[in-house]
Amino acid sequence: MVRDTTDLYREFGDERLPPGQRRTESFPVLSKGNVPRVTREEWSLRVSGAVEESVTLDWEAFTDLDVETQRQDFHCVTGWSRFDCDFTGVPFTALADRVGVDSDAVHVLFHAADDYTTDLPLDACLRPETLFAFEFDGDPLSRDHGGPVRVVTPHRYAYKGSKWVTGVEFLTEPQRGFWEKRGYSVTANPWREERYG
Ligand SMILES: Nc1nc2c(c(=O)[nH]1)N[C@H]1C(S)=C(S)[C@@H](COP(=O)(O)O)O[C@H]1N2
Ligand SMILES: [Mo]
Repeated sequence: MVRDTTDLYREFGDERLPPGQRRTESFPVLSKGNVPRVTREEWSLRVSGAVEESVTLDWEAFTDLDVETQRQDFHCVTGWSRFDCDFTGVPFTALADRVGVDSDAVHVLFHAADDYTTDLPLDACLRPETLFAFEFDGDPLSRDHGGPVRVVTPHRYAYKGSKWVTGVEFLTEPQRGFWEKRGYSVTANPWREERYG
């Protein structure tokens, strides 16, 4: 079963395509540098910070959590949007439930194998569409697009979705990620054109 989330824009604006974006049928690749090579067997996810219990989940423990498939749109801050991407993965909320988030956590910093980081307020992470995706259109997520596991955030510009994700750090105070330090928005809502912060 595929859960269609492509109508989430109604909460933010009148048009499915956010202002200043153009639609593309292809799926461009945007990476800041090197493309890490990590297999599912080697991969693990470190969950730390303001949580009841820090854990490191290997592939098996990770995929033992809830898994679902969602149809999502993808909006890159550089101006392209791709509609109807089917991503299969673990919802952020399932991970949050597993570790027990402290009541004073307000922000999240994602860490990746290419030393990328990105930050997002906790409430944006806790939306049901924030997914740790490991399949795209029914196939294992390709390396270029962040395999084995990436984050997707259809309600935010796509730089909020860390490819090759290896860590989730819950924070009691905001901390800026790679692009956020370089002037991009912390909140990054495409329908409000929050491109720069
Ligand atoms: N680890 C990591 N995640 C990343 C990036 C990156 O360079 N490294 N680029 C971001 C940017 S700017 C975008 S638009 C999307 C691009 O995802 P794609 O290459 O699958 O289209 O990934 C985001 N996540
Ligand atoms: Mo981007």
